[in-house]
Order: sequence, then structure tokens, then C-alpha cells
Amino acid sequence: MGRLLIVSNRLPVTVVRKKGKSNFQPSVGGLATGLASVSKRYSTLWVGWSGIEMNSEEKILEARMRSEGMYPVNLSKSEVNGYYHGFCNKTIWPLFHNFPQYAIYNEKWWDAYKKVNEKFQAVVTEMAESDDIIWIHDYHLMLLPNLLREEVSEAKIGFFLHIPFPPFEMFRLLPWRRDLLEGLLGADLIGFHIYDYVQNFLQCIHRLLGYEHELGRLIVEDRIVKVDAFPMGIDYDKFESITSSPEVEEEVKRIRKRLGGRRIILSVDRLDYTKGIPLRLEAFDLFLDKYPEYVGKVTFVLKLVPSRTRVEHYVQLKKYVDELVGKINGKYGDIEWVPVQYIYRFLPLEKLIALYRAADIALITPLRDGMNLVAKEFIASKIDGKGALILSETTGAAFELVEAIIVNPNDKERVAEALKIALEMPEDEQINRNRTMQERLKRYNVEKWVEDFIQELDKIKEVQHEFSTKYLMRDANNLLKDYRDSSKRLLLLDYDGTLVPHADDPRKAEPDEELVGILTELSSDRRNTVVIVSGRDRKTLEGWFKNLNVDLVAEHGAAVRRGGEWRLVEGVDDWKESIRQVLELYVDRTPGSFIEEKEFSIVWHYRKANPELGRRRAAELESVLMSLIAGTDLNILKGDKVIEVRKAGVDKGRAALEWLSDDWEFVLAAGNDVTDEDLFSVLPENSYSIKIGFGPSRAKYYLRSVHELRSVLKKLQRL
Ligand code: GDG
Repeated sequence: MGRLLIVSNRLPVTVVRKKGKSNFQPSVGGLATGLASVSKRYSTLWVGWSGIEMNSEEKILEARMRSEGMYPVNLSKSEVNGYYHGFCNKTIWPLFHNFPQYAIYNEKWWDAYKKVNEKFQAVVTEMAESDDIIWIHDYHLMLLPNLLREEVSEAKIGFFLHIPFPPFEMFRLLPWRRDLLEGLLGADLIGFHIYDYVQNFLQCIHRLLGYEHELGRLIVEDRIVKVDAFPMGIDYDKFESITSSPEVEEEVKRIRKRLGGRRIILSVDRLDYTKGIPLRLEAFDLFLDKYPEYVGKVTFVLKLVPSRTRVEHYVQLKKYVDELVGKINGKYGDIEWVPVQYIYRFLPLEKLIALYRAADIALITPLRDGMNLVAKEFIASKIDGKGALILSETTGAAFELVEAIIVNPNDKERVAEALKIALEMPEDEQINRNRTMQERLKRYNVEKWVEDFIQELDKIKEVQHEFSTKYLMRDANNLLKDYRDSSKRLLLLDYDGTLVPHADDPRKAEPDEELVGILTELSSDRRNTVVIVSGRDRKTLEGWFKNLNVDLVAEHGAAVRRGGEWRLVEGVDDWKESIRQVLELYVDRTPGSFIEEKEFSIVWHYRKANPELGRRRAAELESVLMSLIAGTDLNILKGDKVIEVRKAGVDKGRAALEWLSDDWEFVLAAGNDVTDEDLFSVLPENSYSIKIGFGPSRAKYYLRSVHELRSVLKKLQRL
């Protein structure tokens, strides 16, 4: 049986000290329940802070915890202050929830954060075994994946972030932004609740570390890292069964009676500034004001759990909420009716579920929330299908619970209106909406979520393995041997992105001294035929390579130079003008992009544009061009940050046939983008085809960079 190591800030236990004696009780959160599903395949161990500073006597307690699979990380008071109360709660939490004005950047807290992550690393490395799955949770431990990777390079590490990942504009404010990203990239799989956070993360990775992704996969050094969305589910069956218990039925009746049979609006939150509680109360106030027919007819149960009660912003928030509740109750209430019933404490689960069941409406309007499980729990508790959910669009849950009434939490008018719509929603519509959501929540419950994550982690490990077997550096000796043993060799080499790194300005990518040296050496060996197979125009290639004994393919095969003579495959045409006009429009709309005109094609480059905008515009342009060229013999070619239009029937593969029709003992072809795939597809079986960079390809091998290809070519020239 494999082992699954969960690493999170807190252990799922509560340590209780009573009359000098200490004990611990397991506390069952959503995650712990989800893990039960994999308990047949994995024994689960847990690493985390116990929540207290253990004294020397409590070492016995620690031993007992360990024997039950809980490995406490002991933190001193000052570590907890800097790492938890400081960096986690006052830097990361506000910044990641779009509250940059609350974020404090303090070097000492950062030091504590690093130190505590290292402490976690020490505990995990001490107890981990080589084939364990290590699953790290949340923003407290963002440095841990890489710390562990440095220790055990082969480890299987997953990371899941429970809060939102902010957009680049927000994340860049953090002085330690690169360290955190590098820390996270130590994982093999990085999970977020929704795709928006995935995109934010990938954008930060691109803008700050320069890695580009391919369908959520990144190559980090020689490892593939997968980034994906896994919307966390709830323990559906538990809510369904508790809500139908006789005790809850009784409690529901009691609540309804106490509230005089009025309609009930419910909200459940930790008292946090991200939850939008004052705005919600103001919207309720507006609702009563706008629709006076509901005065005396509805009760708003505001159920809050105290949180971070010593932090200034939370103290102020509490005061403000108290005031607002008082104000609304004073304004509308009377002896028989209290408009806002305010509960400020943690309730036993049964009581909470009874509230869910008793409520007609759940009003859940956070300003920002990673997921929000309360919304899901409310829906699961509605066994008769009745009830309406009003949910803020800025929660992760809004992406799954699309049948809810979705609102902008800042738009009080609309929230007030949503309350009226919810109160007046016909019963069959409520049931229809809720049944659809229930089916979804039942299917993708917390167990499924855990399984899904672990399966994906296994999968990415397999891909890594497959990938590493395709890594040419592992097979370089065979290549060198085959090369040495042959006397008639063909080397087909793409230029940009293969022999030279991509330059922002394509005109500035002329061959450097090292490359000229490599090509001179290779081409002066009479056993070799070296062909530069490029998308560049004839004039440029001629200019760069006139003194070298290499053959050339220009414009993806429109013109070839073999034995010093140019031959045109395609004639010049007047089709370019209409295409140019469209491309010019896109140049105007996409700062940084530009047009390159070649003899036989016309190209729009967007490498220098903002990556997101470039990608979007490229997709738009492609569809515009598609309709423009329909029925013509023109072709659209999407390369690496370029879109090119040219005559059909011209490609690198076809051009290469010019040489491939001869007999060769050794064939090597290298390229980096889709235009090189045509080349790879026409090669003889035993050729060495090499893709530079990662991505789906027909090539047999891959290399990570231009630099690596050059080092292979240098080895050849010495043979
Ligand atoms: C993070 C993210 C993300 C609340 N009051 C009582 C009580 N609760 C329980 C609810 C629910 C949980 O607390 C709150 O869940 P949330 O999803 O709202 O938020 P967090 O767990 O604080 O935080 C969040 C989540 O992680 C999961 O990834 O959704 O966005 O911030 O389960 O039921 N439980 C009981 N009594 C209460 O009074 N028994």
C-alpha cells in the first residue's frame, strides 16, 4: 500500500490542555473526509503545525500523535507571529484576495515564512519514503515544493492552493514574487480551484520567469510541471444524510417557529473583509427600503464565525458590522420582529445544517473567495429541492453553480433585486435549478476531487518519464555513434528558435560567431550536406550564408538553393495586397506587433506584444483570415508567435524531398515550431528528428534549448 503525505499549515487535530494535562482530538474537515476515499490504496499521514507551542512534557503527546500518523511541526511563538499572523495573514491573504491596500510587506515576516517552510521541509524529509506521494496544501507553504525537490529530486509532489491566485498586476506588488513562484514550481502538479487562477498563475510565470506553457504544461529545467484546475467539492453524502435526520427536522421546525414563520435569508461566513459583509447588510437595507412589502416578512440570519480577532482590520470590521446590524434593526424592527438575527460564534454541524435547511435563501456575496464551500453545502442540504441561492460572481463556486442567481457583490441595487427575485421564484424553478446543481455536486464531491488530483499527479509523473526517454541527451551516444559510422549524412536545420534564440526583432537574428563556427566546421566535412530549412526570405538567407557551403530553403520551401543555385518553387503573385491591409489593422490594434513581408508570403509577428493580448488577437486574426482565404489556394501557417499567409502546397517537408530523394546513411533534422512538423513527417524511419522545446510533436527526440542543440552539433564536428 502506497503512502500519501498531506502537508498543511495545521494538523487536523485540536490540542486541548485541561488541568495541566494535554490531549488531542481529531477534527474532521472537508479534506480529511475526502481522503477517506483513497484510504484503501494509500495510508494517509499528515504533517502540520499542532496549533500550540509544545512544552517539554508534551513530547509524549507528540510521540502519540506520530503513532497515529500525525507529524507535528513545532513552531515557536515568534515564528508563528512572523510566518502565520504576519506573512500569511497580513501579506498573502489580502494581496491574493485583491486587497493590496491591506497588504504589509515586512522583511522579518518573510524571513520567518522561509524559516518555517524549511522546518516543514525538515520534518517531511525525515519521515518521507521515496515512493510517497506528497501533497502540499495552501498559501502557507508555497516555498515547500521546491525545498523538498532540492532534497529528493525524484519525489512525487503535488500542491493545491485553496485561495485565489491573483492577476499579474496584483502579484507583481510582492517583493518576493519570484521566490514564491520558484518555490511552487518544485511541485509536479499545481492545482487551483478554477481556470481563472490557473491563467493568472501561468501569466505570472511567463512574465516573471519567462516560461511559456503548452496546454498548462511547463518545462522547468528538465522536469514537466502541470498546472490545472480542480474545483474542490464537499462531502455530499454527509450533508444529505445529516439534513434528513430527525434531529435536524426538529431543529428546522423550531427555527421556523421562533422566526414566526417568516421567510428566511441566511448567510454563513468567517468574519473577514473578503466576505463583503457590510455591503451585504447595506444591500439588505436597500431591499427593505425598495420593497417595503417585505418589511416584517423576512428575517436575515447573519451567521458569522470570529476570525483573526486581534488583527486591526478585523477589529474595525467587527465594529462596523455590529453597528450596521444595530442600525438596520433599529430602522425597521419592532417588538415582534428583528430584521437581522446575528449569530457570532461557531455552531455544531447539525445546527448549521438545520439553518441551511430552514433558510429560503442563501445570500453569499464575498468580494473574493477561492471557492466557497458554504454555497455548495447549502445546495446539498436542500433535500426537497426548495430554496434559492444568490451567489457572488467573484467566488470560485460561481463557475460551477451557474444555476444560482449570480450577482456582483458591489452592485447593491442588483443584490436587493436578486433578493426579491429569489423570494418570488416559483417552486418548480427552484427545484429545477437545485436538482441540476445537486447532481453536479454529488458527482464531483470531495472524494472525487482527491482522486482526480492524485490521478493527475500520477499521470504527470508518467509523462515526465516518457518525456525523459525522449530527451536526446539520454540517447546522445547512439546519435554520435551513428554519425561517426556513416559517410553520407544529411543535416536539415531550421533557423529561428532552433539554431538561434528568438529575437524580438527578426532582422537582428543574424548568425553569431559560435554558430558560424559550427556550421563552417560541419559543412566543410565532405561527408555532410547541411541544409538550413527556414521560413526566412531568400535575400536574408543569401546575405547571411553566402560564404558558407550550406544549402538553403527559404520561405518554408518557396525557394531552394542547392549547390549554390537558387530555384523558385512558387511564382510571385498579387494576392498579398488584400492580406496586408488586414494585417495592418492588427498591427494598429496590437502594440508591439509588426508585419514582415517576404517574397512569397506575408507574416504578422506578435512576439513583442503583450502575451495575452497577442494570443487573443492571433486567434481573432486567424478567423478573419480563414474567411478571407476560403476558396483560394492560400494557406495560413501558425508558427511560434507568428501568423503567416502563403500559397498552399509549399512547406518545409516538400522542400526537403529535394534532398531526401537521395540515399543517406544518416539524417538529422531539428526544428522548433509547427512549420517544422512538415519536415519531420517526411523523414526516413531511422532519422534523428529533434524538437527544440516541449510540446506535441512528430519528432522522435527533444532538446530543451538552442544552446543544447548547439552543444550536440559541436560534438559532431569533433568526430
Ligand atoms: C478556504 C478558502 C475555499 C462555517 N461556520 C461554521 C462552520 N463553517 C464551515 C462551513 C464550511 C467552512 O466552514 C468554510 O468554508 P469556505 O469554503 O467558505 O472557506 P475556508 O475553508 O475558510 O477557506 C475558500 C476553501 O478553503 C476550500 O478550498 O472554499 O475559498 O478561503 O465548510 O461549513 N462549520 C460549523 N459551524 C459553523 O458555525 N460546524
